[in-house]
Amino acid sequence: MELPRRNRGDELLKPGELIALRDRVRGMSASHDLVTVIACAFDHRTRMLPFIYADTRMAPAGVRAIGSALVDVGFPKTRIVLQQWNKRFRPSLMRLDGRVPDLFLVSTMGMHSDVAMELIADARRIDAAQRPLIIAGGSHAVYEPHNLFSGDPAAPGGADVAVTGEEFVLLSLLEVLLTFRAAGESMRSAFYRAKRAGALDDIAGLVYPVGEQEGVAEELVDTGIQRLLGDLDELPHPVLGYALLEPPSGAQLLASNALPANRVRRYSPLSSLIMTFGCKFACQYCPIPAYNQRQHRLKSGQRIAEEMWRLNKEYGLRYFFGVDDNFFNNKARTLEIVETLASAEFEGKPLRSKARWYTEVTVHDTLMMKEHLPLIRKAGCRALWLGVEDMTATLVNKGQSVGKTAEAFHAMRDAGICPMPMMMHHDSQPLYSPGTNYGLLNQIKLLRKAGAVSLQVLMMTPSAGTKLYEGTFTDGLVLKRVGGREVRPYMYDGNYVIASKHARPWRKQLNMLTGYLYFYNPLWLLVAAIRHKTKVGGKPAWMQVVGMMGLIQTIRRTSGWALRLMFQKIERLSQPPSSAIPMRGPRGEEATHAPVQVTISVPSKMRRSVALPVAG
Ligand code: B12
Ligand code: SF4
Repeated sequence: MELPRRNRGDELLKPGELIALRDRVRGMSASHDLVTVIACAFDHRTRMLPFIYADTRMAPAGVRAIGSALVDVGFPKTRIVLQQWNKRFRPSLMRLDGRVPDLFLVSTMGMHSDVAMELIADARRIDAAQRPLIIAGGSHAVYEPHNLFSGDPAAPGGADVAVTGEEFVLLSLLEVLLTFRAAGESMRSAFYRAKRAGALDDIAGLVYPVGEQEGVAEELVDTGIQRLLGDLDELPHPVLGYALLEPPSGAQLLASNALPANRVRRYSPLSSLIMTFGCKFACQYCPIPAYNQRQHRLKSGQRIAEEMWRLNKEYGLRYFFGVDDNFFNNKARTLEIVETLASAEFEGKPLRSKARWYTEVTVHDTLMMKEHLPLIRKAGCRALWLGVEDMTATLVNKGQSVGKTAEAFHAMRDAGICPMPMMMHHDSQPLYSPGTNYGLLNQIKLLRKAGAVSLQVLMMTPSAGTKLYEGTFTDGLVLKRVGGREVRPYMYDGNYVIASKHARPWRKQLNMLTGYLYFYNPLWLLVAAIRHKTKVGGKPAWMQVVGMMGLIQTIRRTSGWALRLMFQKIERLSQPPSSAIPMRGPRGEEATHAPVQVTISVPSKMRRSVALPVAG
């Protein structure tokens, strides 16, 4: 199920609302000397194609945004620990500024949730008198907040509260807690008092447990769907978050100082940057339009230009990755941004001499922008990732076709922009289809001919918060265990075949490997190296090198799974994951982030129907 939509007209915060909140919290912060550690959960078992470089060499925007917000309102004693760089970090041992932190924040995506829960469990080992308030957030909290609380009496625990939203929700929570907090009182104690007084219930975007503090919660209270920030220029500046990064190390403890500014670029040469959010399409397997409440949210061109300039000036960052869902979503607004970036000058130097950027778009909108691609390149754009999914539009139809995809790719290459296609493999797609364009290899061949510089092939995998999610489970597609090995969250990344009704699912796993091998190999490296005098220069050859390195990891990590699928017993799930703890709204109403009820019809002679809770 998709996230429900707020009432029409009430999806967005009022203009200026975030700025006013930032001012209010800033006014309170001087009397609260808070120390905060923000951990970004990362399961290293996910390291393989097609994310092999971006996964660790781009400090994630989410934790940086939260860190920036805290510094901006007056809490500079904040450290961001990336598990990508600090694999052995132990929250139970953390000290910052000589203190156990007041707040421990954990950010996680769904596939990193196993390690996020380990981080939280470890933080809970801190003596209750000193333990920080544990707040969980990130995309996993947005779509499946109940998973951040344990329903297992043998191992109770989890976060104190999950934030199912963005900066505004966290700062609203802080404002209430600081209002409640007495001198010298811990943030945890202030949280419990605020919670008991019902003071959290009007902050849309929280899920918190009620009941015994140390045991399994009796219930989870869900305060509803957040209101979103419409004007992204109101966000705190991203430059603040980069000053908070924990230096990479194999230590369990935190370093005394954050990563110095002059070393940030070395570890995070790619800088993810918020430019826009939202997409006008409504693909059934995608949670993004519902998350954004069908809104398109943007920063102004001027603000993006200034951010790139400052990030370059203060940290030497040159390569920016827009976290856009579909950057070309709205032609007029896109043109405002690219025209500004193309002409922006700072201290007498053009921005385009300092900044290169990349982002995600659709084939359909690229064709709408075709005549402007030279301007887009002039603005600094060098590569665009496109969700081609299936060129024949048999599986997914968002206006793409073989002809249109090739036309878009050629136009991009002519403008000097690298086309980076993202494909989706599925049960009904063969590896090769003689005489048609349907097969995976047939499509990869077409993409390469059209000028594709990189390749992503992921298997269709259930994603929480989508229209298709529950049905994939109830249709019996989703695997539970194969040969005794349980399917864990890290395997929901599209690289493992974990949802398939194919008679030989191992073929799907091997098809993906074959597809990658067909695209990334020494022969094509040679071809790319010989043909380096095109408008995209040496990038195709460079991508071949990265691709081959990533492919070694992919083979290492997924071929064992292919063998299991081939020879061992496959057990399937028949229901989506449920919340072990009942959920409700603050006034007893239905919880907006709660698992949906699926009614299973059973043969009439049994004359009953069962309602099962499932995640949504
Ligand atoms: C950039 C990106 C990537 C990059 C990440 C690189 C990096 N190191 O940053 C790459 C390309 C590697 C990547 C890969 C994948 N990604 Co990705 N990616 C994104 C994308 C487009 C932007 C993420 C981002 O930076 N957003 C901007 C920041 C500011 O937003 P945010 O992270 O949500 O954080 C905000 C809030 O969530 C909240 N918040 C975040 N953390 C915390 C913590 C606390 C305590 C609090 C209070 C609040 C809070 O506040 C933040 C500020 O508003 C998102 C979609 C999107 N538009 O967000 C998908 C997204 C995160 N990816 C997703 C997925 C599924 C994947 C993949 C599995 C591939 C796939 N099958 O689609 C892989 C996994 C790879 C891996 N090993 O991790 C999903 C995650 C879904 C989920 N349930 O968790 C998303 C949400 C897209 C979607 N389908 O909806 N991805
Ligand atoms: S085009 Fe991309 S971002 Fe938009 S709904 Fe479809 S998959 Fe999601």
